[in-house]
Amino acid sequence: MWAVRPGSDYKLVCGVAYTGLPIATVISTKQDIPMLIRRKESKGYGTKKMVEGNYEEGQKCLVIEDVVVSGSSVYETVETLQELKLDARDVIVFLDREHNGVANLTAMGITVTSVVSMTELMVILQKHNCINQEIFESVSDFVAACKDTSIITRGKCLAQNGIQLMDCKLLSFESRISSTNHPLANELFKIMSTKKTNLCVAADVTTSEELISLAEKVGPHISLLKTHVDILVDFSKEKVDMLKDLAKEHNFLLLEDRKFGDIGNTVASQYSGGTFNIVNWADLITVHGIPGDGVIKGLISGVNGRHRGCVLVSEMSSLGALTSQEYIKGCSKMAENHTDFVMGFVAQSSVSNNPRFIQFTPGVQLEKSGDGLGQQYVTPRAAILERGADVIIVGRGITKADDPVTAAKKYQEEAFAAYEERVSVQ
Ligand code: 5BU
Repeated sequence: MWAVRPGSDYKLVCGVAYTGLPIATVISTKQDIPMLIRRKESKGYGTKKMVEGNYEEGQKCLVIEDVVVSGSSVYETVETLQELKLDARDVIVFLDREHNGVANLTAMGITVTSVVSMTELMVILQKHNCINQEIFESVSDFVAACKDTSIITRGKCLAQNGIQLMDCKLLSFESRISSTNHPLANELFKIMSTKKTNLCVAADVTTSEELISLAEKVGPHISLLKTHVDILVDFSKEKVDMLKDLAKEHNFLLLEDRKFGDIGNTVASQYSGGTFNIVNWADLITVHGIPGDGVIKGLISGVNGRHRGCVLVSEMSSLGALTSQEYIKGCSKMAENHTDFVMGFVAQSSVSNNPRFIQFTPGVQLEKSGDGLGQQYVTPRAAILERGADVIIVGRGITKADDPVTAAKKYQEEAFAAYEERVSVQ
């Protein structure tokens, strides 16, 4: 296999999991070229974690596989390596089964050389009396009949794995701007596209000082800051004004996760009054659909011409949540009836195919799967590619990190890369 390699000066080799791995291992040790391993499991891994081994951007990497059929496995490996900015375009395979895989890969700019093709292998076996004429002919017929293969790209793979992403999720934020007349949805789509972030940080801290300091630090990396203002021990109008200034300076919106859930008359007073006077400073609020339409009407009555919006809690991230399918449908209907105020949903799956509604997904962390108190986590990638999140909401993954800024940057990058991958799906 080494003898038929298509080029030279390879700094790395990478076997295609799994049968390519032992072959790559032998070549790596014999030729003294470092080896990379690409994981086959895709769920929940970021691109970087998909690959084990030491490498530098731009290094030339030879990809090694035992048999090529459609070329899909080879393509998946090449695609991951290229996403890591490795120069991975050359592939060696032992057997070309002649099912169009080499042509499929060539069409994607990948050079494949093989030791033998299926036809050559049959000739050799026949010459050595290892197979009879009947087998020779049936294999030849099979090869001739099975040329209709194509490479399964990640997009097709999403659909084939039964991942239900509604059509609207394949549209870019930019293109969804025209689908809404909600001024804040419009603004959020613009912020996310221009600032290249679909990250919302859940600022669950207990003092105003911590809140301001966190907002200052993560401001450049977020499109929204989510608060639970009633957690603060020292809420004051002054501090809220500082928060509003920071939101303006760094171009993010404020989402108060108040989860309004009472009759219209009560929520109207809770929204525009009391200690927190939420309508005065929060661009967005969260609302439970349980009370029915009245809750929305009550909240709208407090708006008084300001640009304000709400996000309906359709589905919760916590274990045993009672947000049934019927409830979810009810929330979608409520949203459709109040598009002037409702701009999206807090949800764990795509609950609407209307591109105007933005999906906010909490319960996102890179390291943990839960918090022991019912919270359930998925990775940013899974939230966006599998669950249809437009915005990921991350709290402790960032606030409790050793360095919240580095963590925010990481979540920003992973989430936006997953979104870009989603919208590039054909
Ligand atoms: P965490 O630290 O990333 O677990 O914080 C998640 C935040 O999102 C926290 O403020 C919750 O109140 C909020 N949240 C949630 O976790 N799950 C939900 O379904 C809803 C809100 Br709605």
